[in-house]
This record gives sequence, structure tokens and C-alpha cells, in this order.
Amino acid sequence: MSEAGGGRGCGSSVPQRAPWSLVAATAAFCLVSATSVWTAGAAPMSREERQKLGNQVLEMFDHAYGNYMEHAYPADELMPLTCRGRVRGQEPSRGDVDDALGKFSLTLIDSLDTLVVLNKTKEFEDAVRKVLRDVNLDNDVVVSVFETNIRVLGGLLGGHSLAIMLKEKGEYMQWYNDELLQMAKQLGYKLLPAFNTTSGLPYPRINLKFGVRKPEARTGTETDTCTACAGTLILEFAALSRFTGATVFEEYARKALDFLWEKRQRSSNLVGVTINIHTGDWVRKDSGVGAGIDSYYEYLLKAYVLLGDDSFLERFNTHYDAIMRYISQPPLLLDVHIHKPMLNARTWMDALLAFFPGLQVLKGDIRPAIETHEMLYQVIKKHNFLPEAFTTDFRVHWAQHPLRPEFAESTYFLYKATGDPYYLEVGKTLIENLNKYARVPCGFAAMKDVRTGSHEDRMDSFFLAEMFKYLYLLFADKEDIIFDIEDYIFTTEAHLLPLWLSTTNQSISKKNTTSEYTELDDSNFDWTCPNTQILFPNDPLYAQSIREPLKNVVDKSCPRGIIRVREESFRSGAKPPLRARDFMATNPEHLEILKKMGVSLIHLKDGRVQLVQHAIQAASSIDAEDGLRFMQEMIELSSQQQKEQQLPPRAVQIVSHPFFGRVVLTAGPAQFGLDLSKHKETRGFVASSKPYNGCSELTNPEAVVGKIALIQRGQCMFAEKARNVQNAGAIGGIVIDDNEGSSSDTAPLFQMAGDGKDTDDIKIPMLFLFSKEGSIILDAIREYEEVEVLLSDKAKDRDPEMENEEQPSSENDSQNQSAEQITSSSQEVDLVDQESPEESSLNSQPESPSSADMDNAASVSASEQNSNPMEIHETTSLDGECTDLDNQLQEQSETEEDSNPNVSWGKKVQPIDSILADWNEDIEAFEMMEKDEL
Ligand code: DMJ
Repeated sequence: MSEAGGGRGCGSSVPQRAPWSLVAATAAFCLVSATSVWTAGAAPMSREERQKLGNQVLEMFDHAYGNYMEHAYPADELMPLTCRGRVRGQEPSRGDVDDALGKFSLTLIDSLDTLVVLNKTKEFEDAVRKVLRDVNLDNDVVVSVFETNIRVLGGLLGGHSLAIMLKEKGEYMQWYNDELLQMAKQLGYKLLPAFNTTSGLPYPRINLKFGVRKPEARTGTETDTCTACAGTLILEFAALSRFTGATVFEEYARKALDFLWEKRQRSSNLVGVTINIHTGDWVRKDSGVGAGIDSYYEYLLKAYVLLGDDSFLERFNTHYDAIMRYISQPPLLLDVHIHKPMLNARTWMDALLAFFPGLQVLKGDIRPAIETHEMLYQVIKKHNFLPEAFTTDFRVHWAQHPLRPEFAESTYFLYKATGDPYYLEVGKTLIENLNKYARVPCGFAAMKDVRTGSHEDRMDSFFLAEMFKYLYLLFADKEDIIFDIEDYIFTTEAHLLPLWLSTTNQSISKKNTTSEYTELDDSNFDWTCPNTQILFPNDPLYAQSIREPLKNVVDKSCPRGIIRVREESFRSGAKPPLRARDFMATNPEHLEILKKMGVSLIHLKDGRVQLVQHAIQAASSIDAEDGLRFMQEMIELSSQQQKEQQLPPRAVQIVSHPFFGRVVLTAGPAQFGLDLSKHKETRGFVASSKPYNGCSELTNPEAVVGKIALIQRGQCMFAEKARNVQNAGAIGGIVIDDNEGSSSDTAPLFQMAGDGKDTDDIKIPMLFLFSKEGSIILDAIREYEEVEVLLSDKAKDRDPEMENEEQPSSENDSQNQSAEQITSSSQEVDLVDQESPEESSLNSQPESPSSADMDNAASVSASEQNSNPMEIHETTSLDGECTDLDNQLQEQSETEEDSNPNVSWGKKVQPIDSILADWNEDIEAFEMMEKDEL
């Protein structure tokens, strides 16, 4: 390991400050110490088993990478269901997600250093040659500056770092002459125009050919960017500067970081999710450690590690204190408002925050890392994967899972820190789940819905850049890797940058070191690096003892039990006179209380009830405050109830050769026919109905009898189609959208509505597929003739007998074998129509004569749902354990408040104006956050 004097840090021999190399290698440093003390707890895993799992990871990587190279390259990404490349512009736009695709063979570049970590040196050499030969960085395409930096610039630099390492070893890459670095520099210069703002914060997007703001650029009009987008550049940009001697990159990245630091909310020391790049105003004032902010914090700590600049550590520590004070509610990490950090901004968490325990390990704060990781693991055990977002009571909020690597990353770092074999078992589960639920014949497919097990036709490049690296390293011994991983730091995309950069071309850091940060007091180092006594207590069951109380936190959690604690802390624990869940519109006493709180009840013509609050009409400021809280509770309750009343999506699983249950398509349910959630799944071969629209008596009953009929959408009602195929003897029906190119990736799923008449006569199950998913079945019929599917509420485990029957038809196939929204008016709560488009529950669509009428989609009518607020019931089941947890957290919260001078605002009676201002601010924040994209 190289030594250098440029950085700061700590280690075991020098308690407070020591050579930076130990800091940089915190994880590995922990491994050495930890494995030597581990004697009890989870059963140790034998070297043999670890090797077996490592080999499994290698085989899985080959399956993903091999299929990308064979079927997608030079496209940016593989579409693993349709087994082809994703070329931007040739597929329906998925919005911001597509901004990662720059027609630069993204997956190949993102995979470069993974190949070396996985010991595939020969393949690495080939891959580098392909990048140099084929990749064009000058395409007329608008890309995300953030994604291009972390994936492409980071990928090229990681590739370069390992190429020069291999060259020095003398066997491979002897021909290499810094060509990847030259490409990285070319790309770096292409990104620089994005920084042409007065603030120094980069524009979020840039045209690779035309930059920003030129008419041809088609970008440059954006005013906002996310904090992570502007604050996740320093590692790649500084590495580029230090590798090349061109200081401009590091200077720009530092300037952006300096600006974000200046703009932090000064009383909470938190940052918001999005910021105006021109004015520096916070656009979204909610603050967490997940989507939109995550890697800003990561890069502050890692910039200190890589560059040895104290200012980054001081900033990180300041933010970390704030995170632990306000956002961390172990085991949860919950977003708050930057101005009112004791007020939760959300009732759910996003999957991106799963990286945070890993960062806490790097910081040396192991206990909360273990707690959060354990909570996340339990969510995974429940749903097989971490859903994109899940509520504080661990229900699915957004059901997708694009094979994100953050949880594997944290698992790796926790294993390194604790040496606890438990984390190897966690890794094993991740491998099993990936093979069981995400593996498809042509790669690994993202989960469209973790509840149904359905797939999305996407395999993001970060899956290859990160997931396989962390999983492989988890099971690897030092001698399994051809270089010393401790000499490198992982970027946020898990690209490897050498630590020796800290002493190379350091002119920028010297030039820009402000006097404010020249001296750090010892408190900066208190928790920065592992203090062996705390990290590795003499008790080898340390990690287990932290996990144990959390073992049942997911299974035994009460809906909204936890979040309520914070809500109640809103007014120093005072009980509101009326809880939303208790409210009865026919109770005169309740109506009286509403009046006092300034809340009026409006009966709408259509039978719905609307609550409106005018704080000014409340009897006092305290009553107004109670009214605000009542409204907030009612919004949550109503939105929750609406979700619960809607049917979740269903799954169509192709079970015949060569799919064998591996491909699962997301399907919309019907409000009539057999309810697949209550009955056993329906299995059968598919057959197209004639006429294909199914709008009249079928002319081919012999073809569909005993089968699942395929019917095209349009021309008549869904129920009519169902009756016609049922009469022909079909055992089920799949309606396929007639809008060519439609897909559940890009269009919201809905439930097929009845025809307004009694539909009890329809007994067969009916499901809806968008055109793209439908054509996967139609293509399969063309190719294999006999196609058998399973209609169910949730994908079923693959049939092992079927698997055994599989005849590998290609090399790849043989590889396969092994394996609250608030309504627009700020103080009105309409008790229905509160579903966010992002929600995974479904609106209904009546079938219309033509699919052009799709836009006429009607949401389930208010009167059918909760026209009467009396029907709103809190689903909380306050059994003993939940109450205990509540009490525990309540105590915690109270202690926190008592000892925290910043929360005194909550105990004061606020003037009405300020309550109104706060309320409006909250509404704004809630509205923004519901629109948030992950
Ligand atoms: C990766 O591209 C990076 O880890 C990034 O920081 C955020 N998350 C994705 C993968 O989930």
C-alpha cells in the first residue's frame, strides 16, 4: 500500500491521527482486525462455500455481460426480455432515466474495472480495445451530467487505473498508452460547459456534441438540479486533474461543492433535494440521505479520503451530526424539512438510502449501520428485493426494483467491518434471489413489481459496475484478487481510483484551501476512523446483539405506528382533540370540534365529502394548529384507504420452453371475472381469438377451448370480450393493448372496468397487457408455437421439473441453466382522488370503442370508495409488540427533544401567520416530494 503525507486520518496505532492509507482502507482495515476476533455468532462459512458463492457470482456476471455483448453491444444497455440493445430514440422515452444513455456503449464502459476485479483480465483487455475502437463521445444526444460523470468518466478512469496497474505488473496491457485517460479527458472537456453558471453548480444536462445553451443543444434552459447531481463530481474530476495535470476539472468540482456548502441550511446544517443553479435557492426543502442527496455526502467523506483535504472532513462531519440528529431514527432514516428538521417530510423511505450503512462503516459509526442494514434486510426478506420505496411500516410504496446495488454495497462494508459471517449469509440470499426472480434467458431483468415478481425490460449498467463487484469481493479472499483492493477507493458507481492520487498534482487543493479549514480540532477525528475498541468490542456477538431486537421489526410493525411518534412531537406530545381515524361525520360533537379548528365539511354534489380548513376561522391559534394536524392526518388516512381499495397488478408468467417461468410480465387486473388473489392461479396454453378483438362470437372456438385466449383491445367493452371467449370455452383471457409500443414501463397500469352491468356471469380470469408485453407472448408463439402461461397475482416459483426438461439451445442458454398527495388548494382535503401517478395501485379504465379514448380513463369513483369519512378506519393494530416499539420510539423522541435546543419551536404556541406560512411550506414540500422521481 502506498504511503503519502498529503492526507489525514486515523488508525489503530495512532489513536487520533495517523497515515491516511489506513483511513482510505477503512473497510479492509476492519476486515483484518474483525476476522481475527470473530469467534461466535452466526456459523462461520467455510472457505469452500465462499469459493462456491464467488464462482456463482462469476457465472452470473458472465450471463449478464455475455448477453449484453452478444445481443446489445454497442448499444448502451441490454433489454433482457426482448434480448436486444436499448438504443435511445428507438424505444419509447422513459423520461429522465434515459438521460444516462449517450450512445457510448454505457454498459461496456461501466463494466471495465469489474472485469479486472473478477479476474477476467483477458476479457478486460478485449473490452478496452473495443472501447477505444468503437466508442464515440461526440454524439448529438442530451445526457445527464451526473450519470455521465459517475458511469462513463468514472468507468474510463477506473479502467485506466487498473490498466496501468496491470501494465506495471508486466503481463497484460503492455500495449496500453493511457488511451482511456485521453478519452476521459476528452469527455471531461465535454462536460465543462455545464459549469457555466454564476453559482458554479452545473446544469443537469448537456449535449455531448453541442454543449449547453446553443440552439442545437436542446438543453440549457433548466433552472434546478439535485444536490447529488451537483455534489458528486469531485472524485472523478479530481482524479482526472491529478492523472492529467489539467487542474481545471478539480477546480470546477470544488467550486460546486463550496457553493452547496455555503447554501446549507445554517440552523439544521442540512441540504435540500433540489437547488436553483442560478440563485442557489433550495427548490425542494426536504432532506434525507437517499434519492437526490445520497452521493453528495458520500463524496465529501471520500474526497477527504482520496484528497486528504481537511475541509471535506469537516463538512462531512457537520452534515453527519445533523443527519444523526434529525434524519436517523434507528433503524429508520426519514426525510425531514431543512428548516423544521423535527418534522418528517415523508412517511416512506427510498431504496437508494441503502448505501448509507456502508458510508457509516467508512465513517466508523457501526451501530446505526448495523441497525439500518438489518431493517433493510428484513424488507428484502419480505419482498425478495428492496422496493424503490417502502413505508415506515414496511409496505411497498413504489414496487419497482431496478437491480440496485446499494444494499449489496453496505453488506460488503459491514462484513469488512465486523467479520460477522451473518453478512455472508445475507450476500448468499441476494445471489439466490437474483437467480430465482431476476434471471431471464437473456440476462437479468429489473423487477417491475416486487409483489407480483413481474419484470421490466431493462438491465441498468450499474448492475454490472457495482452489484457483481460487491458480491464477488464479499466472498473473496485477498489472494482471489490480482491486486490490492485496499490501494483504491470506490466511487459511487464502484469504480476504482488509486489512493496514490492524493500526492499527485496537488496544486489545486493547496491553492483552494481556505484558512477556515486549516486547523481541525481533535473532535473531527472522534468518529472518523474505526476506533478498534468500539468497532470490534470484545464481545464477538456485538453485531448480533444490535440486530436481535430488530429481528421482527418488519413482520410485527404496525401501519404508521412509527411515524406517528414524530407527528405527535409536533406539539410536544399534546393530544389533539380529535384524531382523523376517530372522526365520524354524523357525530355532532366531532362536527363541533371541527368548527373550533376552523375545518368545514362540504358535501359535494357527487356524494363526496370535502374538508376545508381556514385557520383564520379557528377559535384560537392552538385550535388552528390542531386543525392543521387533523387535516394532515386525514390526507394520509384517505390516501392510504384509497390505495388499499384498489387492485394490485397481476402477473403473466411464461412457463413453457425456453422460458420456464423466468419471464414474468406485469398485467392489469379486471374488476370482474375470477379474482386471482383469492383463487389458485390459472395455467394454460395461449391461443389467439378470431376475431382478434373478441367483440363477437368466436369463429375459432376449437382453437381456444381449454386455453387462455389472446384478444386485442378496442372496439367493444372488456366485459364483452370476456363473455365471448368464455362462451368459446376459454379458461382465461389476456387483452393486449392495440396502441403499438405501449408498455408498462412507460404507461400507468390500470384495472379493466366492467360494463356497468352485472358481471357475475364472467367466471374466467381476465388480465390486460400493454402492447410491448403482449408482443413478447405473440413473438414466443411465432417462434415456439406452443406457449404456456400462468395467470396469477404473484409469480410462482419456477417448476423444477420444467427446468430439468430444458434443452439448452445455445451457449447462453446452457449458462442460463446453472443458474399523499395534497389537493391543489393548500387547505382543502378532498377525501378521494389523492392518488399520485407514481402509486402502484391502479385506476380503472372502462373499455372504449377505440384505444384513442384511453385518455378518458376514469378513476374509481368517489362514491364507490370513501364518500363517507365515517368509513375511514385506521388499519393500525396496536398489539403489544407494536405498542412497545411505539413507546420505545416515543421515549427516544422525547429524550431527543428534551436535549435539543433546536426543537423548542415545537413547544411554543405559534402565531397564526407563522402557522399558515409553515403549513403552506409543508404543502409545497409534500407536493414536490410526491412528484419526485427516484
Ligand atoms: C448508481 O448509479 C450509483 O450508485 C448512484 O450513486 C446512485 N445509484 C445508482 C444505482 O442504484
